[in-house]
Amino acid sequence: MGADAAEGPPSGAEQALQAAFDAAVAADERIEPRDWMPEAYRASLVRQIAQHAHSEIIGMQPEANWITRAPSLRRKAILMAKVQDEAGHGLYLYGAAETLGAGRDELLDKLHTGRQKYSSIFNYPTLTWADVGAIGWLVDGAAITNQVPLCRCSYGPYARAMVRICKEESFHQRQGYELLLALSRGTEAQRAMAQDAVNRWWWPSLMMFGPPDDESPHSARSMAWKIKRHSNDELRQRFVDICVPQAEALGLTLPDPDLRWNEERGHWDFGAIDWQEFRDVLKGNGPCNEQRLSQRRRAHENGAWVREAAAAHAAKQAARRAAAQPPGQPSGQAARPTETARS
Ligand code: BYC
Repeated sequence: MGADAAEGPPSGAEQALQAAFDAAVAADERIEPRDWMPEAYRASLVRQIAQHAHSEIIGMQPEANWITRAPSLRRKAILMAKVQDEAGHGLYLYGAAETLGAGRDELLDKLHTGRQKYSSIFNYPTLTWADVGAIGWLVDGAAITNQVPLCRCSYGPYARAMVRICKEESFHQRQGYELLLALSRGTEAQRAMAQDAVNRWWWPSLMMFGPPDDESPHSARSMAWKIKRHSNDELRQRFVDICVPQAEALGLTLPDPDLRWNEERGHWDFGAIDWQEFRDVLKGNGPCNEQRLSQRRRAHENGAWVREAAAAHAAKQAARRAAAQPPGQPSGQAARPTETARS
């Protein structure tokens, strides 16, 4: 239990633990599950990792919407692999949260009852095939910009999960870019469809980075703990700077008349974000909030028999292992064959 969760002033031992934790963070060392950590650090990680895991699995829905209507076998195979990758990302992240004592059932229950958030971006509909490209290019692109620094997060299991996730996201981003490139070089109708998708996904993608820095309650502490390495606005700016030349190469425009290169800052200036829209989506009033959550609850209920079967199988395996144990062997310790036993 962390010093800040205890009642009264921290004891000498707790002060020493806190000092060791602070020194490890300052030295850029990783905090591991068995290390002592302040309760607020643990809780903040659970909050962020859970929201991240929920986003990955809810994020499967908008793109899965197009699997049956992909325009070719090649596109269908790519899209199926991508959607499956997102499920895998969810699993790594729920696994990382479990190392902090947060069970998967508990977290899923919080998602299903609206007590934990998932990314605002997945409350927008995928209206055309080009949306699959726009999600890959912009949404996965924003995700990579946000998540590459998380590979250096101070909490070991989260940082390690992010390494693999970022590699896969990088493939996702390129397939989206390639899909949009094919459309923008296609017929006039295909080019218009690509442009329309970019117009609809651009602003919500900028909102993925979270509220502006002066309205972000968690940023300062998360950055001091080296969970986050950059502020929301810094990463948003980095993303805009990356996207402008890419849009030009795609032959598409970004729907912002205020986009202008600022020589002095060495960055692209961009227009005002509609933060009211962001707040509305977070409150549950986005175009697809209800649909996403009800589909997620339905999938969970429909999967109950799979979880029961997996648990029954695991129990049967454990019982078999226990029955095969030689008498006197302490339970939980696998009976290993020795050299003599094998010969
Ligand atoms: N949507 O103080 P702040 C993906 C919440 S999945 C919803 O700045 P923080 C992908 C925030 O949680 C993309 N909520 O918070 C998957 C907090 O609420 P609570 C998901 C948002 O944590 C499939 C409140 O607003 N990526 O990549 O310092 C296919 C105040 O915000 C949003 C991650 O989760 C939002 N956009 O910074 C394709 C990455 N923004 O908890 C792609 C990991 C903020 O007080 N997470 N909120 O109720 C992070 O890096 C950080 O948590 C954030 C927010 C930058 C998102």
